[in-house]
Amino acid sequence: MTETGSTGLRDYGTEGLRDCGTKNDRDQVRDMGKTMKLPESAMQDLAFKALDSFRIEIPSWGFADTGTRFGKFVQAAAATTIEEKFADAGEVNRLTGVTPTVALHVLWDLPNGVKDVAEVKELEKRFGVKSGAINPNLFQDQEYKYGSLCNPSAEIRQKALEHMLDSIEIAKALGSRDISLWMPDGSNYPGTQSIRKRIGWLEEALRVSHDHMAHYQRLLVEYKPFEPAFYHTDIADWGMSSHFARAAGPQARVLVDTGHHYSAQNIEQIVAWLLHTNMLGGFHFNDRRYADDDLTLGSIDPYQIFRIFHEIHAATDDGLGIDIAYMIDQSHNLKGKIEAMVQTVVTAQELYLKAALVDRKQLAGLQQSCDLVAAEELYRGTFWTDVRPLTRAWREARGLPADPLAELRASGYVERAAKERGSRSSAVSSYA
Ligand code: RM4
Ligand code: MN
Ligand code: MN
Repeated sequence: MTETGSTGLRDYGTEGLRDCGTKNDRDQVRDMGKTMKLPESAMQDLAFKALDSFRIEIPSWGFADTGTRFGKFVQAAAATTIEEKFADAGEVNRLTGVTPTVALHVLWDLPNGVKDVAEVKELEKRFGVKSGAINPNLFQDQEYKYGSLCNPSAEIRQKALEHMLDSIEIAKALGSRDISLWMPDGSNYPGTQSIRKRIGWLEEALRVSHDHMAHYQRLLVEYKPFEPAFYHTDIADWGMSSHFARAAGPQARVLVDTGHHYSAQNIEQIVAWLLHTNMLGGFHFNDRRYADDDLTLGSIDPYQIFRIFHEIHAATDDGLGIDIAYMIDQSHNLKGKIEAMVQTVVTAQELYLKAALVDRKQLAGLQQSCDLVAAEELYRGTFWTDVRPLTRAWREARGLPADPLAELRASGYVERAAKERGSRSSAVSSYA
């Protein structure tokens, strides 16, 4: 029995469910390990609905040559111009049908600022993908050695702020909604910077930036616990991001990069908190083994991504207003770039779908009755469901290649790109 009536406490949808009791009556609700028992057609409807609602943004920098701090292995097919990046993004969208937008990094993609917008708009038309999140670049200029928006020098802070405002203008001109901010700011040695002064400087800069946004735009504030700064980073975790987003204004939210956490951190709990407090704005998806490895989504721990998606589906079922930008933040050093991007998108769809299939009604009953093993088996069992026949059927139904990776190989796109671009690519030394 829930307590709602007598105490006025909210029951969070537990009314009518059996509570954890001291009596051993759990077997009555136990349905151990039974995952969704819907008839096949209802299951397909549910799956198609989930897949229809899922879109994921790909990053322009995922197609360019990148490397580690030790070196770079150049790929003949890597994109070296904004045109080639759009071409590759268009190809990924043709193959998967779910990547209609491409995230842009201002310095790498629009080095002349707003002046480059006209060209980008042309490319959007030509390749059938639109500009997505606009990423200011506050980490490459020599002046940012001691920080950008948190630099002790008012002059350098001002320069960084102007770059923020330029980025917002670029986004407006492109019709992009999200400004996706990641800063390298921090310090390497204890006592060398005032942590609190820097908080104040950043609050102010984000407030001013927020004021310059159009009503439909959003500021997404990304956090990262370390790197390139190793003693403190100015936005180290989701709590700090939430604070800065709130201080900035009502259109700011938190961006969760799955690689930006310490080992063993419970990311789905962070996601649940951000959903509960209406502060979740988007994701940068990738996987990690050690730190910000930017490995392929789900390659190390697919269960982690499933658990994140489950929190989101659960919040959606509960009627929470959710508006999340799903983005990929990966740039592959060893794998073929387009191939890895397609693999990532397909993996994201599979994990999103798996989580959509969790029988949350049954799970709520098992949670309420504290039937731990049955609840876990239901959850875990759904994770182990092979959804690939469903994603394949969905692609066929939507007129998309049933197997996007196979289609990519058959198309010869990468070989053609390698032939055309090969001679140029080795000369390029940044993400641009
Ligand atoms: C950072 C962060 C940003 C990305 C840069 C390249 O670690 O993840 O989102 O834009 O890397
Ligand atoms: Mn990121
Ligand atoms: Mn990162």
